[in-house]
Amino acid sequence: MTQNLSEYRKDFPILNQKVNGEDLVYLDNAATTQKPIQVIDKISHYYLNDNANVHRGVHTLAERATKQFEEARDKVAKFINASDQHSIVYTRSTTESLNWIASTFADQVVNEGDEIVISEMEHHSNIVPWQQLAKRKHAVLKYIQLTSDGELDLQSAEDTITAKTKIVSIAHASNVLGVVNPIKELAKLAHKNGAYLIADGAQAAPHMPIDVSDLDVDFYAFSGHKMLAPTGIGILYGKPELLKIMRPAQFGGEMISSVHEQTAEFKESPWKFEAGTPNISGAIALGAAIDYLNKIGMKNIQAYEHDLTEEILPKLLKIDGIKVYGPQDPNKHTATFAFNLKGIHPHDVATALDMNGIAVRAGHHCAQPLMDYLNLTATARASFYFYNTVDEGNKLVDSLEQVKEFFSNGVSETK
Ligand code: 7TS
Repeated sequence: MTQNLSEYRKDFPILNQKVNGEDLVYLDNAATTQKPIQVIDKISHYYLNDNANVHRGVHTLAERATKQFEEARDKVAKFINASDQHSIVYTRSTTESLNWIASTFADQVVNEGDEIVISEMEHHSNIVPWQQLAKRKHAVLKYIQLTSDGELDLQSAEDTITAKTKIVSIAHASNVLGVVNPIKELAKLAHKNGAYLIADGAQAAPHMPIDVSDLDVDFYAFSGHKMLAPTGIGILYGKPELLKIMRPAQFGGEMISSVHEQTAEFKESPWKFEAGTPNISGAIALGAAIDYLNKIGMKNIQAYEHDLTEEILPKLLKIDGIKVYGPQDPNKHTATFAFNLKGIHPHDVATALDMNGIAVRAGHHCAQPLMDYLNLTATARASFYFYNTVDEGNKLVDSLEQVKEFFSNGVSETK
């Protein structure tokens, strides 16, 4: 993997630019990843040659568009080892996938007094839809606690998931703490208690092999744009028997088999969920992104990102006055690092890093309950992908030392 890295980087022309006079170091991959030329070419090829609406026309372009759209669905199914491509629903994003489950399937199974369980490390997209459902249904929203290391506390999971629980919805990987949660064990625990397990895979699907059959999750949600595909395309995987009973969230064209004045019959899954003209080029481009990831191999990506973590996390931890959130053991950490430098606001850290060409995010990372839990308002966050190098990690570490120096010497002395 390492020896091919410079080859892969060439596929991402955007990475080859100067920002503020410095080589760009893009470390905001948890927010969105860059797109390789193969994905960009796929989109332009589609619009230059094949553009048509899907499932409607019998003409050649419509057939070509439909074929590619459905082939991409097949690729997604294989990518996460779903047994059936009918269990892959196209959505706009992880956020839309989670909202659809909360407003339809979960709405159907949750009753007054039932409990919905999430964790203290969830993204707002895996919190707010459940708050709304709990309000609507007079149900109770409960939180699994974290260990002092920032991992999911399994004892707390055992205590919180009970016979009253109907839904458990947990991030497969955290966008802040860099931990991977034991989804398979949580699914077992949920099922033992008669509950359904939903995994938010936004930060996991781009970085590791995913096997929804082995994990035995009931639903799995992720976004194309965090794994080389464009924005506006997401996936909702559901077990076929659950998608069969799940209501559509939206109604209209495409999703019906017949419509009468007062009633309508719907298509079967997944098409009954896909009302209106879908993001056809986005789905096809997601297929191209999956081809690209498969060419490298998800195991190789996972191993390489682990090597990056082993190299960079100890160096970050050595910086005097830094606090890195989540486990300190590289074996327990993904290549996403949220941190603060003592006495310097994370927005100042991010702005100063940008002056060195380094793109990181600062803020609450759409995880305000987690910030409250950790007694913080914000952190800086560097998130790596397979196209990042150890040199880029070293530049981050060196720049953080400079940022510290700059702020401790005071701005006035430097001018
Ligand atoms: N769940 C997790 C764990 C996420 O990290 C994100 C996005 C989402 C859900 C929502 O994904 P979307 O594609 O629907 O927006 N996380 C981030 C982030 O950490 N910085 O920007 C977006």
